[in-house]
Amino acid sequence: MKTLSVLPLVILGTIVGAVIGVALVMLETLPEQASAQAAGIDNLYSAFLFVSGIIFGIVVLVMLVALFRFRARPNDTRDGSNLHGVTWLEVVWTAIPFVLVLAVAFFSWNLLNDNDVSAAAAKDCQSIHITGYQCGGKYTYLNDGIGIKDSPELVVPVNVPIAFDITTMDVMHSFWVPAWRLQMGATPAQTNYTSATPSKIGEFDIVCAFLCGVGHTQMNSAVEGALVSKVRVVSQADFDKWVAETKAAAA
Ligand SMILES: [Cu+2]
Repeated sequence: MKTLSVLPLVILGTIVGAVIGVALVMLETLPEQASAQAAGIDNLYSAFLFVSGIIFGIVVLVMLVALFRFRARPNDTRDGSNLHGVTWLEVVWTAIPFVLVLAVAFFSWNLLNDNDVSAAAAKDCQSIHITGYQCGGKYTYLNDGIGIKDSPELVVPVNVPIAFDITTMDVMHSFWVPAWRLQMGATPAQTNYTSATPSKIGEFDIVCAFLCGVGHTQMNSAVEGALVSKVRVVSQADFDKWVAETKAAAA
């Protein structure tokens, strides 16, 4: 019976996969980083991408070599060898994904836990309630003395932790600001929480990330005819000015 020496293939696959992994990371496909949490998310993502490249290299190389080596030659109509399992191999290929999934869960949980600024900065953070609906979002500022209710526009001060609580008036939506690396679902009859610290002044896209019905495509500030506007990150002075103007206009 033909066999395959796996170890050299695994080593070669690791090298090829590492090259693929580095290339994928260097493609820099991620949007600009505009929150204090973005770099951590991107680093973790890049690490996962690199490891995925290595796994891809090993799996594909072993598969291709096995396909070639164990292929049926012309006119060879014999049955394949009758295998009844290889216990050590099955233990290994169960254990490796198990460890990988645990590692992904551990590092992700750790980072997301660190990124939760709402608990750490409960005193100095800006609390905003988001209500999603078909097709848009309304923002109510919960901090004392602001008193802006159901603003169609999200304006936030730079370098201040923002704690969002998110609900929906109808179906499921999702509040997603790619530049902040933040996404949270809006679930009927439930309040969800998320937070971020915007680190860059400017305008950033808001996207609904759940297919929420007709009009979903317009719940994306990047498209023409969008029904949601971009989030505006401004200086504290400009924020105070916007609050005063918005309140004056409402009165
Ligand atoms: Cu939506």
